[in-house]
Amino acid sequence: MSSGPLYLGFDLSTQQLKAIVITSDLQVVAETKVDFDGDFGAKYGITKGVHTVAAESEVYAPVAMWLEALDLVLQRLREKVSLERIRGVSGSCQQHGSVYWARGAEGRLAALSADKSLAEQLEGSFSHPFAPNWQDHSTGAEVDQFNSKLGSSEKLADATGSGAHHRFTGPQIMRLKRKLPDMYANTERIALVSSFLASVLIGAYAPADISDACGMNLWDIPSNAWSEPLLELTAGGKDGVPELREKLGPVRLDGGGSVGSVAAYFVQRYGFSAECQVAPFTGDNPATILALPLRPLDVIVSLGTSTTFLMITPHYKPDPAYHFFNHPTTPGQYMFMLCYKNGGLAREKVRDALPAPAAGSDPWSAFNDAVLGSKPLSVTSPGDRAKLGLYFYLPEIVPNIRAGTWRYTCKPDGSDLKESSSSEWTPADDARGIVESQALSMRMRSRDLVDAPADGLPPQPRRVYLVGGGSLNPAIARTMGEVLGGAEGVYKLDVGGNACALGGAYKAVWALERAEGESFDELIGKRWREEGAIQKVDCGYRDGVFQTYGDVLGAFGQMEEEILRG
Ligand code: XUL
Repeated sequence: MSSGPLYLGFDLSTQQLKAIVITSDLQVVAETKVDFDGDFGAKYGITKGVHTVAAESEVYAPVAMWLEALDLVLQRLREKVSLERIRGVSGSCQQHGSVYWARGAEGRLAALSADKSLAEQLEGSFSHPFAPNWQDHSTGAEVDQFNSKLGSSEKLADATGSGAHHRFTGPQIMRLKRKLPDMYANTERIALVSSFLASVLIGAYAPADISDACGMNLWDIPSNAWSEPLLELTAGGKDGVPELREKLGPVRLDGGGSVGSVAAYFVQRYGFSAECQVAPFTGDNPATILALPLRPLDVIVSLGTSTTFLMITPHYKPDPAYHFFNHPTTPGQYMFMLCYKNGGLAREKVRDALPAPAAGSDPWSAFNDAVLGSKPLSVTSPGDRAKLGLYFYLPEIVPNIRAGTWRYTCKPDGSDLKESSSSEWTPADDARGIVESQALSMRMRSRDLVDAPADGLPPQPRRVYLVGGGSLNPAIARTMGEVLGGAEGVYKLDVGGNACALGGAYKAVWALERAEGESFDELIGKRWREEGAIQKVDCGYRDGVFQTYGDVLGAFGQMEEEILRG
């Protein structure tokens, strides 16, 4: 192992706190984790990292457990690597959650003694012992008010990058203020999970991160400032705005540099160097796009139980069904995010309607044969109509459509769209249809955000990276390439299960080693080794096929609108 500086990336997610240590040239030298249920389930009575109060649709995590987890993860890490060599720390944290520091807490943070644990010393430092989790659904009334405050959910999305969502921090703060007014009055600082963890590490309040702040419905992205009317709504009137501003504190516009040196507590207790700097922490989705040198026009499609589509774009064109966040490191670029509820589970249901493959063989073989053995939009001979379907086993959010299955056909030029009867569709058509419809939805929603990646090519992504369970599936890879394009191809990205922590560690390297004006993808691009991390799984853009799908995008949108109206 080289003797150069090391960088530490954390990932504080719902169920675990992970830590990963890398060298300046991005080689992993150590990793470890704390599993909340495994390590603390009995003590804190949590399940999958959280408490759930079904009657109130509340989901929240005990903040003290995160403090214990930080001590424990460092104890484990210290056994694997000398923490003295760590020059910079950053990290990824679950988005939208909020931590409520009590009055006087910053003083206690600054005076931590190395001979007692964080949890012991910071007991009583939180005005609310729990952090609302992104799965919380308790804010229905607040969401309605956020959506109407600026006139419509479209206007809210124009300002904050997203329509109102139950999990977003603004509605969460507004509800807790109403429910627990004394708690709110006693709050000195409301931190995001990312700024909370950075604060503990520096022993002072760290500012909110420029990207993670966009998950609050409070940050006005075009004006780069807190939104006055939305603060007013959250605070219950104009008079409460100065107090809320004070509690929220500043937002740091630079995703790089340092927010402070690591606190003496960590130097004395774990052997960190007093020189070690803490760079701004960010949210887990922004950190995912930092797990590789993702460039503008590159796309990540995460194919898990749900589907997430992440892209870097210079175009800011919000819509209530999407999310725009400031890019975590690059001013002027945005992270565009689509979160679909129907992903892998929906594909599995369609798969299960096909004849079951022989015991012991790949459960996806019949599904893959159906997709790979058929033609785009199931048009096999001239005169065939193009088949378009929607398969929502759960109510969908992109767009906001109830659960159900719909099958339509149109002419291959996109005209004459009609609902069709399921008898015209075979289970094999549905297999092709579900993968195409998932890709068509992404293409339709991102088409105005891409430019031509090279002369003579139509606007499309440059590279499409697939991650998660579905990325191993050749039928999905090919269909993604056929529909979305991808001038440089479709790749399977395999950075282990630690993409977020790795993104955090890469962010620390860039934050502290960047030359004047050097962007994240420039610096990381020079040091990142593709071999082993990515594998080309499809050629991507196919002249002709890409246009075939382009011709039915209008019909696809029309189908969604008809169903929405119906
Ligand atoms: C994103 C979201 C989740 C959490 C998961 O908006 O709510 O992805 O960030 O930790």
